[in-house]
Amino acid sequence: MDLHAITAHSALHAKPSGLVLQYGTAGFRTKAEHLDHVMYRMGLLAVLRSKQTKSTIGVMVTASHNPEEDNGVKLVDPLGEMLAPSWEEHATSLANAEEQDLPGVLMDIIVKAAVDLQQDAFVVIGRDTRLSSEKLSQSVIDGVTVLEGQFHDYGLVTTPQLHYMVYCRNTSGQYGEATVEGYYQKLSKAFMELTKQPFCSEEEYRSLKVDCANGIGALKLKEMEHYISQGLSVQLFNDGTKGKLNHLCGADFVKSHQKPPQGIEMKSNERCCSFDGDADRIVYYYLDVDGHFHLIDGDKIATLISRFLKELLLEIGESLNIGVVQTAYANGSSTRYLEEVMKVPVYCTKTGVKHLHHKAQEFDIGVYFEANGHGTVLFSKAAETKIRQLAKELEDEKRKAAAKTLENILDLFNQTAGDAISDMLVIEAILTLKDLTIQQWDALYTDLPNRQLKVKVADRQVISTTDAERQVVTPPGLQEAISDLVKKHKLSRAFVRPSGTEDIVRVYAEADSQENADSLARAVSLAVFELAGGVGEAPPGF
Ligand code: 16G
Ligand code: MG
Repeated sequence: MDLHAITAHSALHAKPSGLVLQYGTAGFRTKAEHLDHVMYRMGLLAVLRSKQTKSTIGVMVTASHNPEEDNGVKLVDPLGEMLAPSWEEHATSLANAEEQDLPGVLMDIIVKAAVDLQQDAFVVIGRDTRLSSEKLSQSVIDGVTVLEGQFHDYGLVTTPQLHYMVYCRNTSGQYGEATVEGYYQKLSKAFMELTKQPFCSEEEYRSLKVDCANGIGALKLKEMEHYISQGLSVQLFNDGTKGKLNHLCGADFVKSHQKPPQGIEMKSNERCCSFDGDADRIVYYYLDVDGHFHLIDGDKIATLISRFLKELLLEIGESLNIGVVQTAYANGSSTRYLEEVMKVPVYCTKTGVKHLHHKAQEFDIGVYFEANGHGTVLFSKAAETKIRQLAKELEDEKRKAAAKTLENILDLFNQTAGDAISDMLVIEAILTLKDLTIQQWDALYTDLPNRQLKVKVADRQVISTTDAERQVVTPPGLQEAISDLVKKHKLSRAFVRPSGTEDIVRVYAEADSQENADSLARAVSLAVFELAGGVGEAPPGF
């Protein structure tokens, strides 16, 4: 390791002194102009992680659904998963080391993590369509090369595509070929096999409008279009040719404003969906004949998928266990439907894909989705082996067909992390196979009205929570206040948590009517403001 070269290059990516950033829920994220040093250093860190795990590591440059001016970076672990928590700490200390302390902090990580410097290192890099991303990914490469790591730059890819590449490379191609073509081929093969069956629904159902948030999803869906065109015709909107990334469009906008994105032409009852800026989230929606907007969020996506998987398992007659993982943001109606009508066990974890992913790994088939549309389905190795074997060996025609369908679903899910393209194809296949319209899907259950608000406080870390963020522990008195407010309404629930990505506290409330949900959310916001050190103007009264 050439410490002199590391310091010399670091000076070209100098850290603004005093700047402190945290490896948040899913990596570093802030204004793009503050990130050059972080990128260089994450290049260094990726090499160390690669040496330690003797595997390929991924580095993705993106700020997902956040404004165009922002950027961010996250590391991808060997099996395509989020970076391990102990390394998040290393990432934070490396990113925040002042210039002169950099070699020391680097050595410290090498010792603490027992990194063998003699090992080879290989890093794959991807980036989204932000203007700042190209230069920032060059800084990552600078960090990788100065530590003598090898690398492959995939250039413009979706976040889930980069996760896929990492997983492919670390399983010697068993999961798929580590190229974008390999990704398209793997997914489209499974999709075409699922939808070619003769009982599939008519042509008119098979078109879908996609709002691509003016992001990378548009480029990748365009590339993929011809692979799937016989099964699905996609019409792209907000494809990045005019509009601004994530501005008044995309999955996050649609979910949080509960209204259609700008730039899409919607006719009543047409199936539409939105991706976020790096294409790892998806939500569906439609306008009914009266022009009312209906959102189909991650909870309803999880419900559709679990229902379908459960039916297949019944048909095959195998006792593979299935579990659904949600967060506190899951609509109460979805949890009730899953538990009481579908009789599927439901678990709640903290916000952030890594927590859901981890829990979902406990099942043969683990379905996880955040309400915001981020999720996938994981199949355990044992379940995968069993399903493939049944698809091959079963003699009963019906059972065999069900096993084959399940095998294709398994291949169609990107099992490394949520993936808007992969989820979209699974959903489209299920709707086709079950001959379901978007209205019928929506009618599975009715969402409870809900509201999300933000409160600014001096230090959001004064709020700590337990029970998967559903209960406040500190500051004292806040949980009691929330519980009292919740009691004033029917079917109500509320919780607050410090955001993992912004300097604010998030408030969630649901109740039997929109008016009640709104008033509960406002009252809880006020309690946060008063008891947790609110700054600026108090939330509006009543
Ligand atoms: C990140 C998470 C997302 C989570 C969100 C919560 C990943 C890949 N992304 O975007 O899952 O819902 O943070 O943000 O884990 P918040 O803490 O600001 O509410
Ligand atoms: Mg995203």
